[in-house]
Amino acid sequence: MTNTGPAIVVDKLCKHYGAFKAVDNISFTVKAGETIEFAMTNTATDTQHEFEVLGPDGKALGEIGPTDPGQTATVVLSFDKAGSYTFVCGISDHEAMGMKGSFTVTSA
Ligand SMILES: [Cu+2]
Repeated sequence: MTNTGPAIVVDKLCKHYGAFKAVDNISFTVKAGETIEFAMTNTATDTQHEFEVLGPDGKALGEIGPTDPGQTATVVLSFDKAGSYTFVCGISDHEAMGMKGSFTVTSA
């Protein structure tokens, strides 16, 4: 897939992951039809993190899988449908600790 939209760096978000804080101050929007590359650097020192994106229907769209401390990983995802998407870290109890957030895909 070719990236047609902005590249989104999840770095900042992952620092919050590392600090075990909510990520509700991270926001971005995507237009329907765009393909976005997400890059996550795990700035934690002692735990893996991941970045899983769920569509408006709650189904998994794709993910950056478990990533070791200090490592960077990417995923390229296409967004066909407008709506509210969510993302979570599925490692252990991280989601319950606030490692989740949402973003909007607007109509093209
Ligand atoms: Cu995590």
